[in-house]
Amino acid sequence: MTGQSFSSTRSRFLSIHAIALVLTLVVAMSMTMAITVDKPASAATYEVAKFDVPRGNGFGGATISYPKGITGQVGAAAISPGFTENRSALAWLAQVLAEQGFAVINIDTNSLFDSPGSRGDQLLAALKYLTGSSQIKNMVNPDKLAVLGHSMGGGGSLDAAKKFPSLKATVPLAPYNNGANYSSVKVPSLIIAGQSDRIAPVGVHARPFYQQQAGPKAYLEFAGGSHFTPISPNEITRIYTVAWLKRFVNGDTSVDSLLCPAPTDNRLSASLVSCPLP
Ligand code: 9J3
Repeated sequence: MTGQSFSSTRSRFLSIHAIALVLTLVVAMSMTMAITVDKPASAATYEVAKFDVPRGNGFGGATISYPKGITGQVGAAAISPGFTENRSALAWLAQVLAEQGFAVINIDTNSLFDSPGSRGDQLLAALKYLTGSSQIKNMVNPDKLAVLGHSMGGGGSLDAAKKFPSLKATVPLAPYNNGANYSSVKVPSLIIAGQSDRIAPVGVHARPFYQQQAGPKAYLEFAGGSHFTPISPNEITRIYTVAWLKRFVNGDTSVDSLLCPAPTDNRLSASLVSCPLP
């Protein structure tokens, strides 16, 4: 009996060790993966300069950020906040994109309550201002433009893509637009959503929008995420937004391994990418 109990204690001891070893390996592997995944979004970052533009050009004013020390033209993105939000909501992502070599116009909307469609028009007005009138118009390539936004600004991004198919990319974050249909959208679209979003439930916004779209597309859903998880400063939004813009605005295929196969990450309850990418 003693032997048996010893042996059972030892095998329990061994299995605890086995579990600990497996956990250690899993943690080590995920750390390695995190570091690997992190690289494209943090390598070769630029110093950023910024300035504000007043309201009156079709949107409610903006902060323009751009990378310093680039001689050729760069791609650009316009960013819209959601209902009752202002440009502070996504200022962190504007900074990240500028550090990664994009010119960014991060807008306030004309009113805090504008519809998704109006936000789409304001994103397009912002890109027109950036490329046609702004102090940095000459450094922006007018053929390399993207739109991003949160909630009604995410719905607006898809509206902008519908109206202006020559956009190169869109990144709707927790997109919201009641009853919208985006089946005509061919602009490459990365939707990032929250599984438990009570304001723009994914079942009636993000997921059908993803399904409807006809172009290259990706859908990342934060496990247990809220309406605000995709816009709170975080690694998933940062890495995949940068990768999507590098891929589809700049044509940089070096990020493809981040996108295809679709990322596996325990922070995500869904991860879909229309692989292979064109
Ligand atoms: O932009 C958004 O956060 C959409 C939120 C919303 O509930 O709008 C209701 C009028």
